[in-house]
Amino acid sequence: MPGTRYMTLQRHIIEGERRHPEATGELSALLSDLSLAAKVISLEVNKAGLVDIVGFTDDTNVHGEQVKKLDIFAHEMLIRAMDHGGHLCVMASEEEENIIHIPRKHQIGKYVLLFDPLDGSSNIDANVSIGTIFSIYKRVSPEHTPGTLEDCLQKGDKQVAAGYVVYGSSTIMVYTAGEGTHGFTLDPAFGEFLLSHESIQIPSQGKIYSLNEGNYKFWHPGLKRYIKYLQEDLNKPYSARYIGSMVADIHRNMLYGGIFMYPADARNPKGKLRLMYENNPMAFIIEQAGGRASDGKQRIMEIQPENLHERTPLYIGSKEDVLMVEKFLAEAEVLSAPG
Ligand code: AHM
Ligand code: MG
Repeated sequence: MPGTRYMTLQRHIIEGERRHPEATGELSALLSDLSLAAKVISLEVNKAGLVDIVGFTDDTNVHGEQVKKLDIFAHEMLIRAMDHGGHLCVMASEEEENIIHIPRKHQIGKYVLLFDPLDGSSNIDANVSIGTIFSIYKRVSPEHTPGTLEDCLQKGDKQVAAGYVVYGSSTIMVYTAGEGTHGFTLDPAFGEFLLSHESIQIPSQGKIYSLNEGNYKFWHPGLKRYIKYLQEDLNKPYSARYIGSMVADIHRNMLYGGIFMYPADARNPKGKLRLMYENNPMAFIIEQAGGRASDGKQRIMEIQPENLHERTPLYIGSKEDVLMVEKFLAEAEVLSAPG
C-alpha cells in the first residue's frame, strides 16, 4: 500500500523520548518490557478455550506443569517481566494485598508500577474481551533504596505514563506518556504492536452509555434521572452498551464517544472499581484523548489515595457527557438537602 508507514510501538516510544533530551531512556525500556508481557498474556488468553480440549486436567497440564488461573498467570507474568529491568523500585497489583518489592539481587530504579493484570476476568470462559491496565509513577522516596507504600499512594495527576491492553478480536495496546493517547494493534504474524490509532480524540459528546443497569434500584436519584434523560428526553436517545469488562467498554466509548459509569450505590458507597489499578490509569488515558473522568464530584486524578486497594465511583468518557451526569448528581443533592 503506497504511503503506509509501519510504526512499531517500540519506535513510537523511542521517538517520543527523543523529543525530551533530558530523558534517560528508562521509561521507554519500561514500556517495552510491558509490551512483551502483554504479548505473552495475549498468547495465553487466546489459548484459554483450549484448556478443556487438549487434555489439561485440574491443576496440571499435559507437560506436568501447573495450570494457573489466567488472572494469576497474568499477575505472575507481569512481575517476572518487570522485576529485573532495573527501572522499578516497587510494584503493586490488584491481585496482591501488599506492595511488591524488587528482589535484592536486581537493581533498583526510579519508577513505580501499579497494575490490574487481567481486568474483567469473570468474562474469560465466555470468550468476552478482557484487559490489562497499568500505571507508572516516579518514586518519591530516596533513590537507590527499596520503594515504599508512599511511592504507590500518589495522586493520579502524578502519573508519567499509563496504558491498557485489550484482548479482543485483536490485541490492542493503548498508552499515554502525557503526549496524547495512542493505540497499537498486535500483528500476530510479526509479533509486533503496530501503530493503528494515532492521537486518539474522544468525541466531546457521545451517543452511548455503559453501566450495569441491574443495580438501578440502588442508584442515587440523580443517576436515575440522568439515565431517564438519556432515554426519554432527547430527540435521539443514547444507545446502551455494557460488556462488563471496563477496558473493552471504555475502549469502545473512546473511539465512538460516550460515557462509562461504575457509580456508588446504596450497597457499595464507593462503587466497585479500584482507584490505583483501574480508575487513575483509565482517567489519564481518557484525559489525554480529550475526555473527562470524575467520581461524580471531582476529577479522579485529583483524589489523594489513602490505601492501595481503595475504590471510587467512576464516570468517564466524553467530556460533555461526564459534565452532564455531574450536573444531575449535584442537582439531586441540592433537592435532597435538609431545609
Ligand atoms: P475485576 O477487577 O474483578 O475483573 O472487576 C472489574 C470489572 C470491570 O471490568 C467491569 O466494568 C466491572 O467489573 C463489572 O462489574 P459488574 O459485574 O458489577 O457490572
Ligand atoms: Mg479489575
